[in-house]
Amino acid sequence: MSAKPNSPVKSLASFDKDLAEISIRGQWQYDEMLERLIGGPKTAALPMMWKWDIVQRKLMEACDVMAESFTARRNLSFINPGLERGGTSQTILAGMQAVKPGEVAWAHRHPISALRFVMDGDPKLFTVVNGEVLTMETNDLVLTPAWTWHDHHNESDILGVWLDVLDVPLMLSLGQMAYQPLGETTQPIRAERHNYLSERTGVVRPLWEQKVGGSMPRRYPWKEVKRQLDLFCEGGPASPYDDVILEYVDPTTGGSTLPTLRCCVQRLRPGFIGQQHRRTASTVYYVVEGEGSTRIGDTELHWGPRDVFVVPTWVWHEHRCGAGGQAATLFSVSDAPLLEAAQLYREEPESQVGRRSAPLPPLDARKA
Ligand code: 1HN
Repeated sequence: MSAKPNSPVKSLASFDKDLAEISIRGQWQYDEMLERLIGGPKTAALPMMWKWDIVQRKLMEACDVMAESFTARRNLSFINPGLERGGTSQTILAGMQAVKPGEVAWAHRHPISALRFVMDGDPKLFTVVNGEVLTMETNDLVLTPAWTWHDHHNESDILGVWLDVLDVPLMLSLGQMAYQPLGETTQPIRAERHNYLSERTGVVRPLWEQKVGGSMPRRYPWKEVKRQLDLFCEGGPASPYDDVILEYVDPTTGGSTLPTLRCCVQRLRPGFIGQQHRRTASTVYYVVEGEGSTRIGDTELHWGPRDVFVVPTWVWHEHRCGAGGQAATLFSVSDAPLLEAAQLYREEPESQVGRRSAPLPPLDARKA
C-alpha cells in the first residue's frame, strides 16, 4: 500500500495567522529576512551629514524659541532618516547643545552613557558630574557615564555650544531606558578638590586609598590631546585608512572612554588619501578643523569645520584630506567597545586596531 500524499488542510498563510493569534511565530517567517541579510550586517542607517551653517542657524533659532533650557536641554539631535527608532546610527545619538550665559541645564541622570565635545568653550562653562566640576574649554572632551548625576552651567559671557554623543538608541533597544530628575537645579559640588575621584586617575594617586575605577567624572583637556596628536604627526607610519588616529583612554583600564563608546581623534595630514575599509562598528564624526571628503558606499560627503557625519555599520568608506594643503582633524565616536565585548567587532580588509607593536628600545631596534 502506498503512503497517502500529505494533503494540507489549510494554507501556510492561514496557519501563520492562527499562530500569531496565540503569540507564536514559525521560524520560516524569518527566511525572507535572513536571505536579505546574506553578506551583512546590513543596516538601514544612511550615510548622512549635518552641515554646521544649517545647524548653527537652527541652534540660534532654538535660543529664541526656547528661552530657558531648564530640565529639557537645548539640544538638536541628528536623526538618521533610515532608522525607525531615531538615532544618528543604530546605537548612537549625536546632537548639538547651546547653553546661554547664566543658564543651568538641570541635574538629572539616566542609564545612557554620554559625552560632550566642546565647540565654543570657556573656563567658566562647566558640567558638574557626581559633584565634580568639569571645565569645558574649546575642544575638551567631558564624560557623563551611565547613571552619573549631571548638570550644565554657563557662568561665562559667551554662548556655550558642544557636541553631545549618547548611546540612546542602544539603551532603547536593550529596554534599559530610565530617567531620574534630581528635582533641583544643581547637585551639591564636592567642597574640596582633593576629594575628587577624578583627581585619583592622573599620573599619581594616594597610596593609602583603594584604587578607583568604573564610571568616573572625566575631562580630557584638548591641550594635552593636541600635544600628543601633534607629536604623532611628526613622522612614522600611521593607519593607511585613518592616518594618525588616537584613542581616548580610560586611565584606570587602558580601554575605551566608556563601556559602550570609543572616542578617537585623528588627523589626516595634507595629501592623505585613505584606503577603503569597513567595520561592524558605526561611527559619528565631528570635524574639529580643516576640510576633506569621505566616500561612504556610493555617497561622497565633502566636509568642513563643525560638520557632523555618520559612517553606518559595515559600509566601505574612505577618507581624504582636502586639497588646500591644510591638515584635517576629526573627532569620532563609535560603538566598537560594545561590539568587542560581544565578540562582534570586525574590520575588512584587515584589522587595524593594535596591529603593530610599540617601538622597541633603540638598542634592541638596532639588533633587529
Ligand atoms: C541628555 O540628557 C542631554 O544631559 C543631552 O545634556 C541630550 C538627548 C536625549 C536624551 C537625553 C544632557 C540628550 C539627553
